[in-house]
Amino acid sequence: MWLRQGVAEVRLRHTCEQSDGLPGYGWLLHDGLRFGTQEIRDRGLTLRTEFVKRPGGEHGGDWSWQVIAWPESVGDQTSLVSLLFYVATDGQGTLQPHVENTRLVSVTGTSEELGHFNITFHKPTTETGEALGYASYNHLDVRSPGLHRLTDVVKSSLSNRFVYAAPGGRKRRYFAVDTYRALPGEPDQAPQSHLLLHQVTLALPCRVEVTFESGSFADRPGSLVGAVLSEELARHVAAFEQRFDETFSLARKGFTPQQQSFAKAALSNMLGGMGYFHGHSIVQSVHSQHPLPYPEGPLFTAVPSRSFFPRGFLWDEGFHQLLLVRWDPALSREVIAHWLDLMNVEGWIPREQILDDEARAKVPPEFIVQHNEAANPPTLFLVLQQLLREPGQGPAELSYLRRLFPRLRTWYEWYNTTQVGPLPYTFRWRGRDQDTDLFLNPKTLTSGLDDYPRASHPSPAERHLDLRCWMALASGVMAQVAERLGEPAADYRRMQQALSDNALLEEQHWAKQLSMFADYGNHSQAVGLEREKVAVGPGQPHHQLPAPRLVRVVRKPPKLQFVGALGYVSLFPFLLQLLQPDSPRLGSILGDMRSEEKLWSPYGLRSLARTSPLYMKHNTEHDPPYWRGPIWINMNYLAVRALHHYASLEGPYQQQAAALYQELRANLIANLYRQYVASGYLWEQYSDSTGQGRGCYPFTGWSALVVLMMAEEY
Ligand code: 6A9
Repeated sequence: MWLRQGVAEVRLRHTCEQSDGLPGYGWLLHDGLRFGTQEIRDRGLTLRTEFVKRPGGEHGGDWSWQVIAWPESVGDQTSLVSLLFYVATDGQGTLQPHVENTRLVSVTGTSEELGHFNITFHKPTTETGEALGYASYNHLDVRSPGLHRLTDVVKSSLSNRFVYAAPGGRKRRYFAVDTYRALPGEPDQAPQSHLLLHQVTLALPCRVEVTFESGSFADRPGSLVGAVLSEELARHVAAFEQRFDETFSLARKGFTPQQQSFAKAALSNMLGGMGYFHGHSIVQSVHSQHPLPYPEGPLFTAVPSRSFFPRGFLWDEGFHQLLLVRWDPALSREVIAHWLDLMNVEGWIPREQILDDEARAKVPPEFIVQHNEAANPPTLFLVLQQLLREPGQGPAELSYLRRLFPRLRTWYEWYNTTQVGPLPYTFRWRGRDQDTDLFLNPKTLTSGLDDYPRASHPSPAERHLDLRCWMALASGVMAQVAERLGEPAADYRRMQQALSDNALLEEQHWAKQLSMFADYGNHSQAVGLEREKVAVGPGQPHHQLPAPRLVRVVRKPPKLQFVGALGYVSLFPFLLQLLQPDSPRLGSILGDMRSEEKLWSPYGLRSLARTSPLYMKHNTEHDPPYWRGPIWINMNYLAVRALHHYASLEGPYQQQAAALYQELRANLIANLYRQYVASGYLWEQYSDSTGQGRGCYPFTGWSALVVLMMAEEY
């Protein structure tokens, strides 16, 4: 944590919060294992935090951190900053503080995972490592309700009765941790966490180092501090640069050093945002009346956004691992295994992993419960497909696949039974919004495309094109895995062939009149949102009436038909490469993509065509368009990848695909880079009219796939 002293509004910074509105922060370099460099630009100062791990012993070895802080303007001698370092237990483990005067010098402790350890807070130095003239120290030693309340605990312990009195300087009051009084609202809650906090208050620029030394690391060559730490960091930076270059070849592809730094930051922030989560989902199933906690378990995963969505999402993870598998296949294997271990006996994996109090504290109550009929695209098959392509498939890789296989089979079966459609070889997302009166179009959160327009009236007659294409992919990868392992593969192969049969696909999903692939269902195009007319009761004064709601009106009754919504869903047979290269449908898809009236923008493909009736339409008064126009990078990556694929196959559209490939790739890279330079961040989505970042930030989940577009890795 840190805070600037002596400013009008003293604000404690701790976790990544979008509402802090920082000019920029993120990992610039991070290898996912041993080292990372993060830069945080706050108003008035910049922090660089760096860590190195050194393996040894039985508990993961040692690690060191250094934090360097500078004032925003050179020569600013006046700004005073506090850096707060803490150690906290989470349910188990013990900590002992070692205090000299008011300075917390070190913490010794033990925990199940870490064994014995010793954490030392070294004396601050100047930026270059010389002794610092003066600093003030404070510390806190409290039992707190749990990790999710740490910020509040520290905030409520702050007092400004302390005086910073550097020799020869003016005396200044500052805020520091003092005594802690129970938080309002939970005075009697049993403490879950022992918190020890070291606060150092000093003038900038400065450098502070912290070392963690593992008790089981017997023969360490010396502590990882000072010059040794700097040398180790430099060595890791050089190794990272070289590995990045070997993996992605961006220099050879003509990218400038600045563009390469952007790509490094994108990859590093995805790696640096990874977490090891632990706990249980809360699940509603048909087997019980009320939601129940699931068994506890761990999840090692990347996250879409460190600030806004710091938890695992099933279909996001497939996209994350498409990038990470190029960097570190072993890491991706571990992540996939964790996800598949979350499967229940039915074969279902919860879509959003909200596992502990810390995670639950960030989610509105109505989104916490997971429903066991709810699917999410099985994008992990995209990663498996890539893993199967990796060179050097030895016995270790095979035995990994063998261990995975029973879970994959069960997972596949779950989709193939619970999400079937009304006809053979059709599929339907379960769990669409049921309240058709209140939404312009009931959402389909399970598809991942939330408010993308589907049949206006959800019904069992629906068939969803995207799910069908995902199942074609899944079937193909299952067949491949089974063949590799010598397991029965024929059923998977048959399924894949049926689902990619272009004639059957057209029969079930080609809408002749609309000239596009589409969903099918009980649908009316003539819907709109209107203010509800509120009847005034006798004697009821007008000003007591509730504000009239927006409700849906259906001007023409729905009927079974194809759904007219040109956009990402219509592209799926192309995105997942099911179309034959000589299919005339490929020609019309490429045409729709390149049409500026429809899907093409200078910044990437929009999610919904400009000509589509629900383009950029609100779903309710308070629910702005999400997948109804803006540009999403995961789908654009699939599009670029598919163009690359069709550009490599002989056929009537080969040249067109090749040209579009160049253009779309260049547009996406240029815009994401431009927006990063302008705003300091990668974003959840991008405006199709200005190219500007939209939604949450930093979003270095699937938006980081820009790295693979730069590298032309598909
Ligand atoms: C809302 C708000 C503090 C929505 O990237 C994660 C998902 C995607 O899987 C999905 O395709 N995002 C996309 O349509 C974000 C979903 C967040 C839902 C939870 C809670 C809490 O804000």
